[in-house]
Amino acid sequence: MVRAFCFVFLLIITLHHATAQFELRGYANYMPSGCIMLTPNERYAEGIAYSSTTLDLNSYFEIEFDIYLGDKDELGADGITFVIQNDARGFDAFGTYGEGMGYGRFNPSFASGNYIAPSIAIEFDTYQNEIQNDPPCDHVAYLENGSSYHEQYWHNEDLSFNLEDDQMHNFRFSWNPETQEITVKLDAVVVYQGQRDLIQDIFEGQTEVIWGFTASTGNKHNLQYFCFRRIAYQEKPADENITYKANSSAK
Ligand SMILES: [Ca+2]
Ligand SMILES: [Ca+2]
Repeated sequence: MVRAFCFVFLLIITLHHATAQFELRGYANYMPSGCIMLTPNERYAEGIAYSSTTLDLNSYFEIEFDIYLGDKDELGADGITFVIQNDARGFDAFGTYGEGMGYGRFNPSFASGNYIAPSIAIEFDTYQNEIQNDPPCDHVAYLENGSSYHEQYWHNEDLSFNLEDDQMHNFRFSWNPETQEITVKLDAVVVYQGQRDLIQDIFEGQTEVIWGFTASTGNKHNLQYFCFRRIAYQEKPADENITYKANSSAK
C-alpha cells in the first residue's frame, strides 16, 4: 500500500505558472504588466489571444486567470469570451465584433458572418443584446459552436450585476474527462456547471484543442484585458493507476 500511495503522489497535478505564450490577433497586445489587452477603449475593436500550447481533452485541467472588463457600465461593451476550439483556421479563427465578442455571430440563423466552430465558450457579457437572450445586466453564459445565443445565464440573481467596475475578476475553468464535467467559477462562486461529451459531441473525436480569449467592442466600448495565472494539468491516469485501484479494493 505504501508503494501505491507513493504512486498517487507522483500523479500530483503539474502546475504551470504564468509563462504561457499566446498567439495574438487583431487589437490584442501585451501590456507592460505582462497582462494581455484584448480591446482598447475604442469603438469597433476586436482582439484574440490563443495559447500557443494546445490542451488535451483526455486530461484533467483547470485554467485560472483574472479578467478586466472596463470601468464604464452604461456606456461600456461588449465583453470577453474564454474559448476552446478546433476551427480549421487554427490560431487565425475569429468571430464577429460587437455582440459576437469576437466569438459568435449577430444572429445564429444568419448564414454569413464570422464565428468560431467547432468550439465551446464561456462569455462574460457586459452589454444587453435581446436577440441573444441577454438579460438587462452583465452575465456569464455557456456557448457552443460560434453561437452567441444562450437560453440560460448567470447574473447572481441581481439585475444590477455589473462586471465593468474597474476591478479584476478571478475566473477558473475546469474540465474533468472522467465525468465529462465543466465547472466555471467567477470570484470563487460556481457560475456554470455542465456535463458534455466534448470530444465526441463537439470536437468529432479530436482531443488536441486550442484555447484562449476573444473580445470586442461595438458602438460602446471599454478597455478589456486578461492576466494569465495558472494551468493545473493532470495527465490521463496510466495503467499502473488501474492496478492501484485493484489492490486497494482487494485489501
Ligand atoms: Ca455592466
Ligand atoms: Ca451582449
